[in-house]
Amino acid sequence: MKMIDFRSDTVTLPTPAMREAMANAVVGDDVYGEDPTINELEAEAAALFGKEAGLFVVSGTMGNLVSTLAHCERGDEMIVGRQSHIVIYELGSHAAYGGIHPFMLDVQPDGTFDLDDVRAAIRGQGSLWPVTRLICLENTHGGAQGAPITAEYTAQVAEIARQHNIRLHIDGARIFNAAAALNVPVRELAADADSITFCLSKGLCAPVGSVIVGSRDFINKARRVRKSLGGGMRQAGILAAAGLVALREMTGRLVEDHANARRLAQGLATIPHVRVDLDRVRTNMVYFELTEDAPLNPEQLAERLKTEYNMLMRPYDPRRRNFRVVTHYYITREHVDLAVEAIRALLSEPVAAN
Ligand code: TLP
Repeated sequence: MKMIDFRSDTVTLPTPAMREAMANAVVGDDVYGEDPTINELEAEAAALFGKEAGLFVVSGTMGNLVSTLAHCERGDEMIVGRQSHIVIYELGSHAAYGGIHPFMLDVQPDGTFDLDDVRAAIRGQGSLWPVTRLICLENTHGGAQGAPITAEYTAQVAEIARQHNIRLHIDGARIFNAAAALNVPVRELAADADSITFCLSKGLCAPVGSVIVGSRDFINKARRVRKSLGGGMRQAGILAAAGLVALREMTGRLVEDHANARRLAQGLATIPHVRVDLDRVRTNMVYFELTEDAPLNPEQLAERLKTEYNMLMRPYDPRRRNFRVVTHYYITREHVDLAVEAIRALLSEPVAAN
């Protein structure tokens, strides 16, 4: 039986319209710049974000790495969130391949840095310190329960960056979720950034791919970096075709995922032994905790949901006994209601006597 998969929006499958577009895609050798479908995707993405140029890359991880390598020299420093995807989930690649030193700042619950922390992190002149070259924001911020970051806040960080000749990169893997939550076009959220990576996979359902957007000069440099990492993809218009469908047809519906996340959180809040902070449910992620006296621990709950209800939910941080649950195109309102009732039933069982 098909699983109801709440682990991430990365599990989404391409839609029938994407498969059709992929089958019919006109392709060419992209390393020669001759794949018309990739060229169309890159141009369309750049226009949407109000930037000069775009670059199709394999993944969000590659988009971030190509961007930091294109911005920084070895030994440079980037200011980045301790709870960010770049720090936690990218295998130290920015240090490994770019020799880029991360200066980590704590991310606040709303996904932002304290601006005084940013100012204090910037290195002074002199021969003792690395050069602060880059600041990285994440929007939405996965380490802050999917919080969307406003254009106003981004502008404040960009202003500090400009004063010190520092570049600003946004890991915008889910920037369309942020735009939907804040009800603004992505170009406003991107306006003050030198580069942004966004994902066509995840909530937008394309099978593969992310796009970096930025100035023409920056993208030219990024294109060389991508090739050096083995990311020249030849006839990948077959993938970009799905990406174009993602951009044109899938961004407008993300509000449904957010409504489902809210409904899920509200349902979970009525269940004994569950703690959920409704104020922090802003996009398509819900984090909930099990109290110490719950009859099941997170691993047991996840296992019972899987075997008895065909539902996948991933325990997140063992110290907090919590879960991260993500809504997406393949999670319906009915699935949400089923999940709430399944968790209610499992957590209302009497605690087994030892
Ligand atoms: N995040 C995945 C896991 O890697 C944690 C997920 O399930 O959320 N930036 C952000 C903010 C992301 O959340 C992710 C994926 C990426 C970058 C990387 O994208 P991919 O998976 O395309 O390399």
